[in-house]
Amino acid sequence: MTMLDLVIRGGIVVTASDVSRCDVGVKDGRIVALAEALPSAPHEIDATGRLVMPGGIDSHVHLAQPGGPGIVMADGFETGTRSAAVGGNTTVLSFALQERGASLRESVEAYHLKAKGQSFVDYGFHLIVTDPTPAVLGQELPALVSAGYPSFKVFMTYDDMVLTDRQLLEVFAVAREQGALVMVHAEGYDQIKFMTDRLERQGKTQPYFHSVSRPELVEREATHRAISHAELIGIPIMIVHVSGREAMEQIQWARGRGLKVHAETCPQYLVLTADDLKGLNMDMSGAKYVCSPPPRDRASQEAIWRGLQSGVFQTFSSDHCPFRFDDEAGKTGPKARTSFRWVPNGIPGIAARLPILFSEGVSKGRISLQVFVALSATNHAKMYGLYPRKGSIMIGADADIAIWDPDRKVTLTQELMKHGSDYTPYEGIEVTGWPVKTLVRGVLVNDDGDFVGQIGHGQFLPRETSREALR
Ligand code: DUC
Ligand code: ZN
Ligand code: ZN
Repeated sequence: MTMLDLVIRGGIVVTASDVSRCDVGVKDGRIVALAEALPSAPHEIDATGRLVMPGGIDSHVHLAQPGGPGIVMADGFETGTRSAAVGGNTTVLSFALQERGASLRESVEAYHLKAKGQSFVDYGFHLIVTDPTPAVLGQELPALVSAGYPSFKVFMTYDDMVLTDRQLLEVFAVAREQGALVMVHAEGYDQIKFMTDRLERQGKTQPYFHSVSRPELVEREATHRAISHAELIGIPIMIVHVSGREAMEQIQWARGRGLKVHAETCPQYLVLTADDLKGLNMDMSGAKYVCSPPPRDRASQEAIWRGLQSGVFQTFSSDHCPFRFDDEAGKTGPKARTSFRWVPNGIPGIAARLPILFSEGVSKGRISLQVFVALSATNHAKMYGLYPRKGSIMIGADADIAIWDPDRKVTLTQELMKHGSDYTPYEGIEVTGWPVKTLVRGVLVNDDGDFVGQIGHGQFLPRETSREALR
């Protein structure tokens, strides 16, 4: 055997299908050997008593994205991917947002400039299509799909991003032609607008009323509509950030009809509820939890767990969309204080995602280790065209590995998250199980809380059209 660079020795190796005790041999950033006892190497990590798992892939994060006039996102690629590594992640898929009137291709180039040399973990981009002009539909999207961006997100709400039903259908038709996967933000624009106007007229402007303005039926209606559009065009779709039972039922209904509908959920729907948006006596601290769709109630959390256990959900992502709380350019700016309508939507969670899923899922006996790996890494790689290079521990794969101490008890705090936001919505949650080391292509980036990564180590990942997602 050629000399190995690194051996991870004595750990329990977990994949989406198996759990086995073996050593992992790394050469030139790839996994080249799995065996009961590998020869020694210049670098060794003792993983006795630890779990050796594929590094997390977070396929839904927002970094360096404009948040509207006067609003600044709290993470660019440096702090966002640092926080990702702390949370046991080795790849992130972020969004390249087309602002209305802009060329999609130029938007993608702008995001490359923001990310280049700034990332600690590997990264790719989904496209957000907000302005599907004939040039975007006819030339830019097809060229970008071939160039390594085979997934786009579309919005059914937000003034500056919403697509009409006709536009959704046009984008879906391009996805069909090009073999791309469409991710859908399923909440209906008109219902939200109507509710928001009415709540404001009633003087109900505190952050909590964000959740009242977009109840589950708003998500259910849009999910059904997106599925119907996808059926009409004949494409699979991915419904992202599913928050509760009502949207899940639509997804299950569609699958019962033989439609290919994928689904994602996120930690906020497992451990937060709409009551968190009440803050302290309905004050602005509720803005810390404003995200869309909003967290629901305990029964919804249980429904989401059942969905994670039964295969309704393929991926578990953070939807990391960070803003600062105590900041004019964040959650409590001058406009945000006048109405929930203006509170930027989104919360940080890139570092907390996997500890929450592990602790609430594996440690509490709700899901197996294999399901954890599938939901945290393998299915993301398969869905978005990164498999088998990413998402598993097998010969030939990149040595993207998170080593977990399954017994470590940690209280989640802002200080631990290492993100650019000034708070975490998960403050004070106690978890059992923690990612103690993160390796990206064989290079240690997070060593038990010591951040040892090299900025710029993270590489751009052009992706393939995913047969898994489209089949
Ligand atoms: N949708 C997202 O996917 N992320 C944050 C905000 C939003 O509406
Ligand atoms: Zn969304
Ligand atoms: Zn998002």
